[in-house]
Amino acid sequence: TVHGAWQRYRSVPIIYRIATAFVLGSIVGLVVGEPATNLQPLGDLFVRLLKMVIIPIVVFTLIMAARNLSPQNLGKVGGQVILLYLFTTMIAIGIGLVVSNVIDPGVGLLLEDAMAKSAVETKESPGLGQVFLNIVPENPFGAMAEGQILSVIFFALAFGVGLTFVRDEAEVGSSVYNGVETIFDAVEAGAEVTFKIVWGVMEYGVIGVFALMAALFAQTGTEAIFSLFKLFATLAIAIGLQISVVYLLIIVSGLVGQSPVAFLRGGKDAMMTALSIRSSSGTLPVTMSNADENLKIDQEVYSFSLPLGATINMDGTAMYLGIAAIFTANVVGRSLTMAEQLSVLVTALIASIGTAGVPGASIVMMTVVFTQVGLPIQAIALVLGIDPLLDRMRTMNNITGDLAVTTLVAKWNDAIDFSTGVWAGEGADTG
Ligand code: DAS
Repeated sequence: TVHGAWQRYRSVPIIYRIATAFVLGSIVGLVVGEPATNLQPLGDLFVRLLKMVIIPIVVFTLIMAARNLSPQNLGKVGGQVILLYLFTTMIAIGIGLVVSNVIDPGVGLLLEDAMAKSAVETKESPGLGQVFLNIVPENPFGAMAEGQILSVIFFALAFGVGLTFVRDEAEVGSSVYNGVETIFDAVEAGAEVTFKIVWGVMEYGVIGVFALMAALFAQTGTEAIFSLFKLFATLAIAIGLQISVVYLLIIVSGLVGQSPVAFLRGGKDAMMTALSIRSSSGTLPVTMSNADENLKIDQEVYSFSLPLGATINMDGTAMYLGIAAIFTANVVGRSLTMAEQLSVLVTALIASIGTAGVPGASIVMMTVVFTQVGLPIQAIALVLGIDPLLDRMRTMNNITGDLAVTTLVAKWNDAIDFSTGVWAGEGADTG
């Protein structure tokens, strides 16, 4: 029956339906050729729907991020955890940008015509100093109206931090206190609503991506496939460097002074889970059990750092946002200036804090980063198709970073027992 078919269709995870649409659209584009470009409007509709939710998502998720980073969370341990999370994420984006500038994914995929006519007209890129000045909006609502993302982010974070301070100074139960909590609850609901809209948009995305890919491959032919492979390789190399150099060499072997192999054995269940379900939040129970049973970290450290890390510490995601920005700039024949790459780094850092640890979360944040530097959102359709692959790598990197930082902070606070568990060569408890 039709109803049965519809149920079966809906039972397939949306990201796989989009990946299928990606492949079918590409084939149609390659086979049909020029006439397939008439599908472009269906694709542009998808892009406009995605653009519609950018500002609400930034405002809601960042006010919520301020709640997570609120002062009482910032005990000594909390401060160390959050500073290390931010530091490793900045390094990750830096590694991503360096590897991207070396490999230059997307160069040679001549999409100027396919994308340029609908690309956001690129404002003349401001100088370095101007980038920082522009972060502070003269009129926050004007910044929202004009989609000045970094300014909206700045205001949302300032507003959220203001809320936490007002709440902490108010008397519990007073009208001000209740007012702030109500605003936070309303903002949390708003974030949920916006993500629900996003997933509704992604339902249409099956058609949208099909159309965009058909129109795209009708114009580019098979070059696009090669450039996507380069994108995959860029992310894989950058993640390989982040895990081997930053986490294993510097943090575990250098600062913690323990065997990186033991660390990997201790966290392998969580790493494998992240690779398979592509969700940091979903992997959290495994991440916490590995921290407890294998890495022998005290609960009062990991019970704070791991849930927080699954939400705000997404090194793989942040690095991918930078790589995707370079890829898209190359695809439309632009090269990002250092100032633009810096604003990508700052936007990706903050966007990764606001990103939820769920499958495909960084797709939404890509719209934020692309808007900040005037890159065409259409290009997201190009990378969407291989996102199920890329997402696995990003998520595995995300939770590995959470475990590495948690291990280091536990060592600094004598909240880890190196005489047992994987550190003493015991078999890793497979949970
Ligand atoms: N899948 C996200 C996570 O759970 C990461 C991403 O989408 O980039 O961490």
